[in-house]
Amino acid sequence: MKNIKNKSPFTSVIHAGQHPDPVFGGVSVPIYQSSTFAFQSAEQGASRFSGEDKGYIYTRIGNPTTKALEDNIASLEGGFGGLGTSSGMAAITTVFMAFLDKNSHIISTDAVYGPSRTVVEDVFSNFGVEYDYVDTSELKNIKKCIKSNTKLLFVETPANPTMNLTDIKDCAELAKKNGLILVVDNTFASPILQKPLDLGADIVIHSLTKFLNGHSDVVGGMIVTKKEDLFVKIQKVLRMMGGTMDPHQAWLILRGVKTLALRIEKSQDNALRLARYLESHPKVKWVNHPGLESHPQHTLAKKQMDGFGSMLCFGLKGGFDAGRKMINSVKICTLAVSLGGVESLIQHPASMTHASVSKEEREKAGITDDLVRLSVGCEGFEDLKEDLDQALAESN
Ligand code: LCS
Repeated sequence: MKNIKNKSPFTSVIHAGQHPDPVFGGVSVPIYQSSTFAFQSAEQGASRFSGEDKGYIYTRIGNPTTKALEDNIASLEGGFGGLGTSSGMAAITTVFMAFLDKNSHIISTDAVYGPSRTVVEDVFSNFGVEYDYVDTSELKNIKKCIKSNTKLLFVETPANPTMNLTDIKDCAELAKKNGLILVVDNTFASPILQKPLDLGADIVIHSLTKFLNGHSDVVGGMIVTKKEDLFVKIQKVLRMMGGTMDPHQAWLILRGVKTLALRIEKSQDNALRLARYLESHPKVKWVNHPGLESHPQHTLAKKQMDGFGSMLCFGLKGGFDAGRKMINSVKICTLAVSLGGVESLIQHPASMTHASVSKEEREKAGITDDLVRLSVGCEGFEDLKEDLDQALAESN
C-alpha cells in the first residue's frame, strides 16, 4: 500500500489505499463481479470461515473491489477501516443498529437529511429507542439532553440543508466525558474539507452518492471508524443485515473519488462566488454559506474546515412563491434532489428532501418554507451566474 501521509489531497484521492491488481498488474482495480469465491479445499473453506485465512468467501461478507474503495476512503478519513454500504442510509442505519438497543437514547442534529431523522422517529422508535433532536451548533443544547442511557451523538455538519455548523472538537470532548459514541455525517464536506476523526469523532459516515462519487450516477455509502472494536461491531451487523456495497458500484465510486479534489476546488470556488452574488441581489432576502462573512459560524468554518464547500441555501424576498418560479426557470442548473455532482442541482427541501419531517419540527430546525438549496457544480461560473440571474428575473 502506498504511503499517502502528508501528501496533497490531489495525490491522496488518487493513491490512498490503491495498488495495482496483483494478478495482471491492472492499474485500475478490476471489478470482481462475483458473488462467491472458490475454495481450494474443504480445509481452506473452513479456515476462511474461522477467520484464520483472510481470503474472500462471499460478496455480502467482503469483495476485493469494494475493499479497494473502503481502503481508499478509510485512508482519506484517517480511520482504522472502512465499510462500504449500499447507500448512505444503509451506512446510517447500520451504525444505529450496531449501537442502539431497547431503551437506549440518541441525540442528533435537528437539521439532518430528512430520512436520517425519520428513520429514528418512525422505525427505531418501534424498537424502544429514545431520541432528542437539537440544534447541535450550541453545545449547551446537547448537554441538556444527555441521559444515563444516551449512547450516540449524531452530528451532521455542514447540516443539510441549513448549512449550520457544529463544532466537532467540542462534541468529541463532550462525548468522551459522557461515554457517548460520536458519529459525524461528513457528506457535505467530504474528507478533502473536513476530517472528523482527526477532530475526535469515533465514526464518520458518508453518502458516497454525493461528492465522493460526484457524477450523479451511483448510490452508495461508507462507514469509517477510528477504533478496531467499533469496526468489528459494525462489520458484524453489516454482514448480517446485508446493506453491503456491490462491486460494480464500488468501482464506479472509486473512479469518481480520483477527481474529488479537482471537483471540490472548482465547485467550491463557484459556490462562494455565487453566494456573494446572491447576497447582493435585490430579490434575495438571505443566503447561508459557510464562506460568507455573514454566516454565523464563519470563524468555526475557518477553524474546522479546509474550505467552505459547494453547498448553499437562500430565501427570496417573495418567499417560496417566488422561489418556485425561480427553480422552475433555471436552464443550466437542474431541478433535482441529491447533491455533490459535477452538475449544479437546485431543490426545495420543505417539499422535497425534508418533506418527511413535520412542518413544526422543520421550522424549529431552521428548514423554513422559503429555503431553496443549491448544490453548485463544476460548470463555468459566468454561465451559472447568468442562469441564476435570468431565473431570478422570472421569479415574480
Ligand atoms: N446523509 C446526508 C447528509 C445526505 O444528504 C443524504 C442524502 C444521506 C445521508 C443519505 O444518503 P443516500 O442513502 O441517499 O446515499 N441526501 C439527499 C439529498 O439531500 N437529496 O437527495 C438525497
